[in-house]
Amino acid sequence: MTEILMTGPYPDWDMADLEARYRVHKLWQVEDKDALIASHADEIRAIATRGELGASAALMAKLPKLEIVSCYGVGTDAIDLAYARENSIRVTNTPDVLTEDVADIGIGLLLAVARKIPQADAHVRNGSWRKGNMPLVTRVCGKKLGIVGMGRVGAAVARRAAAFDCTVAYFDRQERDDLPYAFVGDLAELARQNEFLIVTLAGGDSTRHIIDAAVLAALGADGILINISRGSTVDETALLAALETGAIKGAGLDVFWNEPTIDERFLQLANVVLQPHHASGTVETRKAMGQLVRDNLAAHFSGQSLLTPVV
Ligand code: 8YV
Repeated sequence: MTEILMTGPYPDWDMADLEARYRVHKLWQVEDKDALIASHADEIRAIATRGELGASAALMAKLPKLEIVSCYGVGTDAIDLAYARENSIRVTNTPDVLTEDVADIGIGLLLAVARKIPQADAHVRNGSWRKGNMPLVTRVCGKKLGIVGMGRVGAAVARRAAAFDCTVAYFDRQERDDLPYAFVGDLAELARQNEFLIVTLAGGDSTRHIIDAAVLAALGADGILINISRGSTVDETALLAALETGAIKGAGLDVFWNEPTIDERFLQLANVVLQPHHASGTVETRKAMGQLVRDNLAAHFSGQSLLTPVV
């Protein structure tokens, strides 16, 4: 039986199928990870990983028979792609199937922060409603929205924003001439021009801390930041300071620097809505993601073309 290494768990329906086809080594279940890897290093031909866990060069280097890394997630920033390329290791991800759900959460977080949906829920539950109305909140529809990163998810957010009559502008490395939205090549300028910013960029070195103190200052005291990309895209020290001092109005965050042990200062803030890196976490999307991981592995081991190759 072909042997594979899993860095973290998948839902039961994927585990059952993977365990029927392969001998699966579960890295997250053992204390001594090095011992598990060392004792099966000569047999393991694939890694099935998750977006946030990735596969480092150090891990791949311990597996001389490694042929493929199949990632449950679209973001491959935690996989050392250069190492994979140099060592003829194939890499796949799960694009497209999660785009719409992630975009939904972008808009959902914006509504939750601006309209204070969690606070409104608490207002009803804790009896405050009987004593008076909750404070008025911020409108979303018809406002100016800046999207940071106009890839698949960015474009899906823009489509939703159009249905809210929002005016969309975006920042990216390059202007896209297939889309009708205004391109702003200076990120601080985009922040200055828009009340809301939704970050959908890929993670990695080229986007690290791209949302910095200057961008947050430009977004301003009426501004709301939503991050559905990677924690690494935002300078979290600057973000916490901006939220604590009111330099921006609020933030909706699905991703953080140190997941799942996030900076506890976030928990004290009333102007944030927090999500546990769950933007793609619907049954429908996760089923499609797991299927794609399994189909890529099956294609590889039967000598067929990969469905969604990255490397
Ligand atoms: C997942 C993600 O939450 O697609 C990505 O890059 O980060 C998410 O969809 C994650 O990969 C699941 O482990």
